[in-house]
Amino acid sequence: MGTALVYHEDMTAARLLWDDPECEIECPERLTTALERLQQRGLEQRCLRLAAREASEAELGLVHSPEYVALLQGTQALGTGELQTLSGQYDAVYFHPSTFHCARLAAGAALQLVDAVLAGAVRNGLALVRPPGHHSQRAAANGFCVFNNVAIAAKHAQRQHGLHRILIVDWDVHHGQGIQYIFEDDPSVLYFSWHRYEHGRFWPYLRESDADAVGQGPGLGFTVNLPWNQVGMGNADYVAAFLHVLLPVAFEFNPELVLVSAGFDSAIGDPEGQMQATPECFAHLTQLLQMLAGGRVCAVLEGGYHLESLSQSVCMMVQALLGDPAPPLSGPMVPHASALESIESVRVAQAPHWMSLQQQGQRGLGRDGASGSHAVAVTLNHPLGVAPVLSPSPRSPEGRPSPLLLPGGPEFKAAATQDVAALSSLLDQLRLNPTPPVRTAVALTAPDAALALPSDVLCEEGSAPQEETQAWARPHEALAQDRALTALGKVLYLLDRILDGQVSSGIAVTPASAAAATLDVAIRCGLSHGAQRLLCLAVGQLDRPPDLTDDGYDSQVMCMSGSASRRLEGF
Ligand code: Q9C
Ligand code: ZN
Repeated sequence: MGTALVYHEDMTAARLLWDDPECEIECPERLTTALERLQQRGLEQRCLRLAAREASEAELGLVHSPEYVALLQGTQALGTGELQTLSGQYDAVYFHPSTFHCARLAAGAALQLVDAVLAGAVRNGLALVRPPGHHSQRAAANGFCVFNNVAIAAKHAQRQHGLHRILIVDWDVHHGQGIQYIFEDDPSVLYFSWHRYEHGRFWPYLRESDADAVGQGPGLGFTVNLPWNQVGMGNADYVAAFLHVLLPVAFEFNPELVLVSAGFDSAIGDPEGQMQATPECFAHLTQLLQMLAGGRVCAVLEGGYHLESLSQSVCMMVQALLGDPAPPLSGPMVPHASALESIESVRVAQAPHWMSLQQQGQRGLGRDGASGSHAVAVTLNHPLGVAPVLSPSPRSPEGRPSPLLLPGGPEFKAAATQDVAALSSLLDQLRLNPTPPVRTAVALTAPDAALALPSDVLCEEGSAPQEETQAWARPHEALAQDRALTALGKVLYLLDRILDGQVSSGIAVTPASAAAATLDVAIRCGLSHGAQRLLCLAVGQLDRPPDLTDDGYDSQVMCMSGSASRRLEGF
C-alpha cells in the first residue's frame, strides 16, 4: 500500500498575462519547484505516479453551476483584454486561455487520487495542482481558485464510493470559505480550517470565518473554524490546534476518508501567511492525520507562495505519507497566548456539538490487562531524526539539550527573516540520515504469536529490498529459560537494531511482573548509547516506577504512566 503522486505538466501553462501584484504569486514555478525537489530527494521515485486527467462536466457539476462551467469554458477563446476584464469581476483571480484546461486537470487530479485510495491501489497520496480550489464557490472564482478541487472530490467520494463521513482538513493559511459554503448544512462532511484572521482584518474579511461559525441546520457542529488573530504562529501552535481541537473532534466523527486542503502558505517564509511553522511541522501534522480513516489521506495542494518553503513542506508531507519518521520539531514548543485564546474559543463554540470537547464527557482510562502481558514500545529520538549512530549533541551554555534552532540564536533569526539558506541546510542535514530499512520490528517468541497484530506491522520491509528476508523473530534464544530474561533480551535486541539504524521502531512483549525491571535496563542501554533525552511512557500499570536514582540519568529521562505522571527532578 503506497503513496500516489498525481500531477500533469499542463497545469504549469496558466500564468498572469498583465501586471497585478496581488495575483503574481500564484505562478507556474510553484509546481515545477516542488516537483523538482521531490525528485531531488528521491521521494517522487518512491510514489506511484499518476498523470492527472480532466474532470468531466458532470463532475464539475457536483459543485458548480452549469452556467459557471460554461462561462469558464468560454474563457479559452478570449483575448488578454477580455480575460483581464472578466478577471476583474472576481476577488483576487486571473484567467489565462489555459485556465479552463488547468482547472479541469486540478479537479481531475483530486478525483483520481480519491479513486486510487478508495480502490485500495494506494493508502494515501498528494495531488500537486494549480489553480488551487478552496476559495471557489458554486458560481464564482475567488482567491486564485477556479474549481473547488477538494469539494468536488468529497462529493465524488460520496456519490461514487458511497462514503458517509468525510473529514476535510484545510491547513492553508486562508479560510476556505468556498468549501465551508458548499458543506455548511451537510453533517456527512466535517470541515476544519485554521486561518489568519486578525479579528476579521485579513483577507477575505469574512464574519463567517470566526470560531462561532459552526455550520447550519443538520450541519451544526460540522464546520470547525480556528481563526489566528496574530501572525507568527508556529509549530507549537499548530500542534496544539491539532491536539486540542481537530483530533478530539475528528476521532469522535470517525471519518472514512480524510481530504487535506494542503496549502503551505501557513509555513515559515510565506508572504501571505506571515506564520513561523517550519516544514517539518507538516510531517507531524500528516502523521497525526494518518491515525484517522485507516490512513486514507488524500492531500490536494492549495496555496503556498514561498517557493523554497513550499517545496520543503511538500517534501515533508510526502515523506510522512510514505511512512518515514518525522524529523523533530525545533523551538521551545510553547504556544502563543493568542493561539491558546483562539483554541479555547473554538472549543467553547464547538462543545455543544462534540462530547470530546466537554469536560464531563471525558472518562478515566480503564485498566488494561486482560492478557497480563505488557507491551514495551521503544522509540529513540535524536536531534537529527533517526540517526544510524547516536552521538552526543552540543549543549547550550545553560547545560540543557540544544534544539536545532535556538530561539533568538543565529539559525532561528535567519529562518525568521526568511533566509532560505538556513532552511536548506536544515533539510540537507536530514538527508544524511536515511530511513531505516525496517519500519517496525516485532520481537516475538512462540507464545506471543497469538497477539493480534496488524499484518503490515510484522517485519515490514522498507526501501532497501536486500534487507527484506532478514529474520527478526526469536532473538537471544539462549536466554529462553527465564521469561523475564527472555523479555529483556527481546527489548535489548530491538534497541540494538534501532541504535544501529536498521529499525525505526519496535515492539516486544514482557510479563507484567518484569516490565519495570526491563525498562530500567532499556533506559540505561539507550542513554549509554548517547541518547540525550528519553521519554518513558507506561500505558496501563507498572509493578513499580523505573528506578534511575543511583546513576545520574534522572535529568535525561521523563517518565509518564497511565495512572500518574512523574516529572523527574531537574529535567
Ligand atoms: N494580502 C490561496 O492561497 N490576496 N489563495 C489576499 C492579502 C488573495 C489566496 C491579499 C489571496 C488568495 C489558495
Ligand atoms: Zn492560501
